[in-house]
Amino acid sequence: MLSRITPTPPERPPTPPGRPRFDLARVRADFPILSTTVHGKPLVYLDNGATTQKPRAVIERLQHYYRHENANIHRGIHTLSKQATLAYEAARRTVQQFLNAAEPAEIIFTRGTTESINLVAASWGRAFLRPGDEVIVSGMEHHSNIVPWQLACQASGAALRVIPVNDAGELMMDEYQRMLSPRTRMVSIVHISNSLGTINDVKTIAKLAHAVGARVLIDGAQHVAHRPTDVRDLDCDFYAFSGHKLFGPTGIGVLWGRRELLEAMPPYQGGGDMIESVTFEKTTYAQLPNKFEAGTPHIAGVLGLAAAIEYLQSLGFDSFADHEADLLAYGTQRLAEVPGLRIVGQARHKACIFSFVLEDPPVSTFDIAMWLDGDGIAVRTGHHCCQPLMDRLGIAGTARASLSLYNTREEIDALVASLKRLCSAAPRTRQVHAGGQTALVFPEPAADSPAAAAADLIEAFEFLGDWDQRYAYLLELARKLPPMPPELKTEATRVHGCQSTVHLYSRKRPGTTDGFDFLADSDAELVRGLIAVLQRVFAGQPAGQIVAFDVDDFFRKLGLEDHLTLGRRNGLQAMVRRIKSLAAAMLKPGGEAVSS
Ligand code: 7TS
Repeated sequence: MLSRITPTPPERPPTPPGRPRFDLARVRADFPILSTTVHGKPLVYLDNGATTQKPRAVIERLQHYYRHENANIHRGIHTLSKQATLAYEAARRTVQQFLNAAEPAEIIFTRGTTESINLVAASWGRAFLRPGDEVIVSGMEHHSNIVPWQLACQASGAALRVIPVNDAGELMMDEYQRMLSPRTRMVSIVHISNSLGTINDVKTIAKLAHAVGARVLIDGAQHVAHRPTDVRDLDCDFYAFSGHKLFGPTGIGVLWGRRELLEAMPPYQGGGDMIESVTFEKTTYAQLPNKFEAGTPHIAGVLGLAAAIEYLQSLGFDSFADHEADLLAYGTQRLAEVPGLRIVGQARHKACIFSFVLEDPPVSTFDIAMWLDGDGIAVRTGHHCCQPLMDRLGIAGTARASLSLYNTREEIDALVASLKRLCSAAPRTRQVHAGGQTALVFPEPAADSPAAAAADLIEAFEFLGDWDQRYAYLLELARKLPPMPPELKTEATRVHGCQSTVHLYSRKRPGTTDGFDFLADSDAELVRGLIAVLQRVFAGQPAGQIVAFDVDDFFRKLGLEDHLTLGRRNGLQAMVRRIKSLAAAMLKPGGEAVSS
């Protein structure tokens, strides 16, 4: 373990004269969910990067709409429809002012950041990208600012270029400048990185892009709830954000675009509300913003989003800027006390996001999150939809505490205390091999057939009853998992598609014609438990029976489907696919099923 000197936490800064005072207790009281408990402990919600909690004003606005105003917009003569239309269009003005956009028609309501970026990549891309053109993104983008551009490049013949990221998690601006050329048509960049918290100098990025005639899109998903956003001051061309990261509802977001660009772009989707006239021969399109809002929109969401913006404006960004800066300084200092913890992302300009890994003793980020959840603390783990960034940093993922204006120093204390207890309790189950060849010990078959082994496990799980007990049992199995020697953990044995790092090695069981032996390992304890389950069912069994075994039915009967996250279930499926394909390979003439 690393020993560290415990620094004195920074003093809480006084409110500068003239600033509105930030009443943290009152703000917390505005968010009903913050006073709930999880596993009998007060909720410590540190997953604001994924989504923020909702203040009463937003919840009540949604209720009010559905109770008193519900009607479709832009089409009814009746009173309710007119009222709903007025409220919807007033919300557009609220967003316009919030972004300091030139006019309401430049505000397009979408489902969220993802849809906003897809809209631009598809529509602007179709109109303006040609073979030989270049689109620049950065190495710290969320997948939603990568994949739409990959699609647009594939469709147009343009090339995607990537601004590299340095070890601190900052964009390498020199490289960016070198990359810019008259071929650059679009620069699409994240304002604040969701996985590291880096605040990018998007104003300079836009200025440099414009100097070569390129357009600029800013992904503001993580910015809008923390700092004022002024699209005209930034001088970008498009700005995208999601309502739910701004204390508003899910399923609603915004694309701001300059009028002349939106006008030059073809519609993204066709349907009701986006047309001027339709005949089978020719359709003409509605004016902005309707041209880009086909179909009945998320009316309640739009009203809820406006309520969220009004709530935020009633507090004033100035009032909580110091509070968030204090949380960042305090958290950075306190987390340094946790033995073996490394903060990933140390940019000079950073928002209140702590991405970290525990390295000594190593604890998988998944196990960190499971442990914290036991203490009522919500964080996110994994690659945060930024796989290329994780690859660049040489890690599979991080645990991420992302804070918002309603978080407190005391919640950071709770996080640090829980992590310290985790470190002292961290299981040291993994065998350390001192190098050289380690004798391979493959498990014996657990029953006469995979079906019989599966039936035994299903019975054991039924006997255990609730998920907590089943989970404890999985961890128990994990502790007994036969070790996989490090020399077998190569790229060839890596199972991709898992959130954790998983390796799987197989061979034909000596003395059999089709016995299937395998060893596997993961850096996440729960995944090791799942591997142990797979080993119980498949280890040493005839390959033909493994290929034929109905895994989905087995998992359903174990009750895993309901309790594993989608990512975990996908990982489990990836392991099963690997086992089955290796078993199938063994059945082929001359097949040996050795996976290295
Ligand atoms: N861009 C950034 C920077 C994001 O953080 C996210 C969501 C998106 C785009 C996509 O937003 P959506 O609302 O359309 O889904 N980020 C995260 C996150 O960090 N954890 O969960 C979602």
